[in-house]
Amino acid sequence: MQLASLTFKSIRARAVVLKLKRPVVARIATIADWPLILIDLFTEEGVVGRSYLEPYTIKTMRYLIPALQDFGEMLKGRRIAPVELYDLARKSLHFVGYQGQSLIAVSGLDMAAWDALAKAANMPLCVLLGGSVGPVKAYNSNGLWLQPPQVLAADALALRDEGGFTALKLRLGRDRARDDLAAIEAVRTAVGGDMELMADFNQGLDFADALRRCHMIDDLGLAWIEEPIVYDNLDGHAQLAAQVKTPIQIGENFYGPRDLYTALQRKACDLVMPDFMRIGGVTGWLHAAAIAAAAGIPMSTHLYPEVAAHVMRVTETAHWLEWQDWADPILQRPYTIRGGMLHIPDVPGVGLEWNEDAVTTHRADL
Ligand code: SMN
Ligand code: MG
Repeated sequence: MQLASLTFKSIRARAVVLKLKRPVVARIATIADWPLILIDLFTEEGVVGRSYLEPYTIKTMRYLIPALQDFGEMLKGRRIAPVELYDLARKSLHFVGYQGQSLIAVSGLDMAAWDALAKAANMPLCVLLGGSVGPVKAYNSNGLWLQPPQVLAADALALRDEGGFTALKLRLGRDRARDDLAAIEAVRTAVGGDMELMADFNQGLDFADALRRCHMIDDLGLAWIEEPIVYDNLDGHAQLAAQVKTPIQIGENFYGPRDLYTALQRKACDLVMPDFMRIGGVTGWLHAAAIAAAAGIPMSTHLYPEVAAHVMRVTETAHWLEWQDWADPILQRPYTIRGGMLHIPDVPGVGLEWNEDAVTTHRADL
């Protein structure tokens, strides 16, 4: 199929909740039930664009789904030109403020619009964006939460073997700093010196504690230290980035490309890792990637590995893709990882199709 133009018809947004194989146990939250909003963007021509959102809490879906449906009504009859739809949707929110939940809804819409366009062009999204289908370097982020060292050691081996990974992320921020040290030590001993290890504090520390604890782990050869303090304390991150040798990584809480710009201007980090539901979907990512490229800052992805793989193929400073298989149960064809690389399926669009039986099983009553 190859269509000259596509016309927006409607949006369907469905809530599902999946049980995580390895529950999230972070300093700031424990999550066993993982919410997803499955978005289908229907066009008059019959092409369906698909995306999903992962809003962390089940209740949030009560606000996001109506916001998506409002966009559906607003955009009826428009041409599917993702950059224009992104702009229209975002500007319609200027008076209420376009960050937060608003931008999350825009991002879901945007990713579905790009999928529709690539399907209509009969190309994988990365090809439509000017790149090619190929492998993308990934780290495994499925586990290594705040668990005891012996559990982490076994899990690290299992996580490595989920796809021949050469990099794993572990979470830090236990009450006692020395328990974090023991966790890193257990993982390092299990997987050996060649494995890259990323460490994420999930915003769990205050500045003074972060200063002490970042110095404490500064000689362990970690690939990065992520979000040691609350995400919007840019001055605090800047002080840490100036003082420790290990690169400071932030970005999963950037709302839109300008947040990335501001963080770089303030020298708040050495590395960036925007999240697709907050940066503004594919469109927001492309804008942000240009800023990171101009500044020469390596850029990694946060969640949404299926979309992430495509855009990393056209991201000038592409660094690491964060691999999580959390949406796999509702996908017809989960992506595959081999040799630590994610392999993009050579199909039109992003490659997201729902397993409708699984969707029925996991539908959530909000
Ligand atoms: C994270 C992701 C998803 C849920 C909780 C925490 C984490 C990450 O910040 O970077 O993977
Ligand atoms: Mg993180």
